[in-house]
Amino acid sequence: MSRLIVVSNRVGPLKDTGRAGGLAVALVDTLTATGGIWFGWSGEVSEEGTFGNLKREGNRKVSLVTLDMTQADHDEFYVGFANESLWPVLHYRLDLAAFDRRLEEGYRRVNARFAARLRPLIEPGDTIWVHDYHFFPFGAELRAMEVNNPIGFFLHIPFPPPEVLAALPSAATMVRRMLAYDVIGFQTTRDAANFRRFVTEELDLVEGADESFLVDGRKVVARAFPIGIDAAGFARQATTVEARRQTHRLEKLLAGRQQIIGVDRIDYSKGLPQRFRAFERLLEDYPENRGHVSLMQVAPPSRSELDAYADIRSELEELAGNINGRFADLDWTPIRYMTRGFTRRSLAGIYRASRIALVTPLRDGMNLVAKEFVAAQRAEDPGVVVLSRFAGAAETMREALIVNPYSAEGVAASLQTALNMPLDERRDRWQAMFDRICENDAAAWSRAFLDTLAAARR
Ligand code: GDG
Repeated sequence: MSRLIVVSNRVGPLKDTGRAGGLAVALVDTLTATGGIWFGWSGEVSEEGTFGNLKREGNRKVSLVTLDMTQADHDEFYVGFANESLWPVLHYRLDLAAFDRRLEEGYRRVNARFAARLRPLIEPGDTIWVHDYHFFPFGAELRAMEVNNPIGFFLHIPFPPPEVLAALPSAATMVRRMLAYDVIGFQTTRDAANFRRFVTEELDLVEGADESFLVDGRKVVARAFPIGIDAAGFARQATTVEARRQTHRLEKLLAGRQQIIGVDRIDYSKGLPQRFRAFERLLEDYPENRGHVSLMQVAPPSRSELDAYADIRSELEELAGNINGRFADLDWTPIRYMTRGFTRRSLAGIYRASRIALVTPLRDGMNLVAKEFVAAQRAEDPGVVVLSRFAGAAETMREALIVNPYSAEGVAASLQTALNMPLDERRDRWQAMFDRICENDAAAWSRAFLDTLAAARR
């Protein structure tokens, strides 16, 4: 098996600290099986930046190799182009996107610098797998340095239709450069189709068989590889002592009331204000739930250096305050909103104590929370997933109650259905989703991607 080099903005951790995300766990497992390098940003800003020494840690099979960036790199590449231009555009939010040549040059520069630092570490038999919107042009930079190894790319977030993407002034250049990869993976068939539409309509290439293009005599595959979680591992976490302690604590506190759970980084793509309003609507339209149903929202802050993120945080605090002020009773608080984070084990225990997962992003590549909730449930008495049609997960989690997150009435009605769903129906829906999540887990996802990458080069 060839050695694998994974490239992503943040790397590691290699050990399950209880905090690592599902993606980190999946990549560690894959890397451990093949042996290899995980390459990316150290998380540090320094004066030497990408010209400083490579930092190395890791174990016998996997080395984590990272480098710093300068303050200007961080501002222009990471905060700037990646999170102020690409993130909003790819989440269909042209109203929030900043278009600035300086940011884009920073993005290009950091990609070129990172590729140049990786170049000497690449050996002829290596397979390279680049991740996410921070590194769209990374493959093209490597090709320009005569790297002929198989290089794949996976996009974790949505890929919008050409009508939206074309608003990005450099969209055509960006997509053309992506064709340097051998395989380009997306979360859903719709994202992959949007990409192929851009290539045919804006770059005038003709789509060939098997969702591929012929680019300078090379086959480039653009296809969906829906990401999975380590389902068995997460299910096990839900039965650990730490998880059980949280489940018991919560169940005692709830005393027979039902809990709806939301878990999201604070981000405008997650539809959190809309979610709070939908919950308020549930209490207005179905008053029998007052005093009996609460919403717990876990919302660790992210990217707080950006105004759009600070704004949403204060909006949420105000909304939760208003709704609680309006409906709370001596022994019941409608919304419990927490910006602290939990360990993965605790989170698994919290999912287990909840009757409903309310997953209502306005746009999401996949959404792992929906899958984690399912993995953590008790088979004999499972909860219900209320899921946005705009989450990538909706494509494969068909037994969830699918909602339009913009419609407060619609979401409230589905919550009411979920709260009153008979046990038989809950079990049937859960079992179908659980089986599918176990079958299409994180290991299956990386295997499918890497097999396609190997085949594309044959
Ligand atoms: C991007 C795409 C795609 C959250 N709070 C805590 C905590 N989390 C964990 C969750 C979950 C992860 O963070 C969030 O993953 P999502 O998939 O929901 O969303 P993004 O962070 O936006 O991820 C997304 C994903 O990439 C993978 O391809 O699904 O669409 O946007 O695992 O559990 N974990 C812990 N404590 C918390 O308080 N330990």
